[in-house]
Amino acid sequence: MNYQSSNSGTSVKQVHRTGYHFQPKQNWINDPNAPMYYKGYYHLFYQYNPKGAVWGNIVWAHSVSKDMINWIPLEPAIVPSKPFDKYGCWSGSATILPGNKPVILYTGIIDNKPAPGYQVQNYAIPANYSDPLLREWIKPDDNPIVKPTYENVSSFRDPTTAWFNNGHWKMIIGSKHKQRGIAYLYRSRDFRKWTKAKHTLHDKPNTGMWECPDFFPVSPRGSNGLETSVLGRKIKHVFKVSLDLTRFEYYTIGTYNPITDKYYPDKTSVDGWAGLRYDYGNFYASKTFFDPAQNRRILWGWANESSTSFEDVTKGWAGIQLIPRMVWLDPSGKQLLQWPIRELEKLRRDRVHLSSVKLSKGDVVEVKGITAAQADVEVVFKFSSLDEAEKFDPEWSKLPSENLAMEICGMKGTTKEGGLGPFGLLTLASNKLQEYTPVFFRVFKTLDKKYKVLMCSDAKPSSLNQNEYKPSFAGFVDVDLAEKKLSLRSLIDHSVVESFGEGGKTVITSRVYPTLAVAGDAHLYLFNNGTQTITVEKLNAWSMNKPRYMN
Ligand code: DQQ
Repeated sequence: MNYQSSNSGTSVKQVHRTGYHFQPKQNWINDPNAPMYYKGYYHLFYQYNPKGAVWGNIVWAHSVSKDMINWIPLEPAIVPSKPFDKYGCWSGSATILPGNKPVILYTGIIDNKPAPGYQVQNYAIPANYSDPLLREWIKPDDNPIVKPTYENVSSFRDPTTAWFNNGHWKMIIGSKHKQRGIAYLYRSRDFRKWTKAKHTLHDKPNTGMWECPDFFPVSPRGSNGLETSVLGRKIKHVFKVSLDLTRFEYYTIGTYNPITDKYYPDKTSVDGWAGLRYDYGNFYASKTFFDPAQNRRILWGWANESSTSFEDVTKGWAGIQLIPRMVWLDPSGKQLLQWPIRELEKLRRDRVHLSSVKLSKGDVVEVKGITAAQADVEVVFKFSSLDEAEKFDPEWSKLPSENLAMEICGMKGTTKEGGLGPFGLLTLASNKLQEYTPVFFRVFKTLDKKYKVLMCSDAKPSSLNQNEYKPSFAGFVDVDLAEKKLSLRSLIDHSVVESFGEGGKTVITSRVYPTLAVAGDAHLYLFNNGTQTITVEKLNAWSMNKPRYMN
């Protein structure tokens, strides 16, 4: 509370500010809200504190872009001003109504009691549809359009993009009852009068509050996205929630029945804390939208700081939006794939290329010729045999499965010698390796002779600063090793490393705050600390330009 409105930051040396990620000039940001495409512009709204670098005083800040890389800031679109949002304008989504008419649904806080606030749902419409920048938004006086029941007044928020079928608009709102996570379903014929369905779209015991639910169709084949209302016999649906209790998200792939309005996760998707994640690291409150200009579905996610609130106030800002990712269904049908939008590649310059580099145990090879603190790296590793893979300790299976990958990564890191791995990149590294953020693979063999590929993004050795949160983020990669290859792409940007394993099967984001490996003193290395020799089949790395416009 003390920091909520304290301004600072302007005189601080900004070594950890990102070069090409979405950031406003200063202050706190959190959830991306209502991303959409309208008349030639991409719009991003986001939760923003205009007065300081910690959460509080939340409004909907608004920026527009032609490419989702360069951003022009506009006036905040939705700010507390009416009885139905007096204490805050929290997260929500956009729906494009017939005739290309966008409408926003958002959560209004009407009282600061009971904590974290009394929550209702509101709508807002553009004041002028002929303005492609949608600068002004009207909050009509028939708000709120949805009120909570007395059990969930303070856990009833984050309305989704609505979808249309059987003569109705439908949307869900995140909630909980005791520790059951709930997505309440509402229907409307006219987008104003909403009726709660007798049953939920989906719910699950022991998952806690479901924040920022997202629900959308995916094509069974190919990487094209689908508009949110599209239905079809072979079409699958994705259901995602952000877990307030764990601060991770999980999603399932499943089937939506438009007649009963129920969602059923597939048997192959774990429905709970141990479920699939878009990102196994610092990534929260995400939201997708359908981009009609390029027929794709785009995912936006927020990464919080891992530094202390005091440090955030000192530097004057907190939070970034991660590079937008295209999402589509993996050919297996069991998970999604993600890849940074291709527009990002326009920022690449000075390509460095390596091929056939052998990495024996203990080797550390520098990738020279790029600005290693602000870079994009793609690498394919190859190995001639799987025989050296370490044993997967059966005892590990007793650990809670939602933490298993992180536990193993934390236990082994890069320093414990392995068989097949650890190998990968040392990003944001100082020249004597006093600091580095390793992104790497370790391959294990289970008792029944299956391989388990662990991918880690380990912040533990990232900084000499002892105050930071330095988690060993990790996830497993569901990959067939028949070709004896593993690929990795890392987007490195001063205090963030976003890594895509095996073409976007497993993605991990870390926030790190090196003290030595900053700006021109940051280096990038390849490494191997396993007995099996690894070959870097090919590596392409680029220095990254700053976008011309960043808010
Ligand atoms: N952030 C918003 C809420 C949402 C949470 C408030 C998730 O609407 O549930 O800033 O980060």
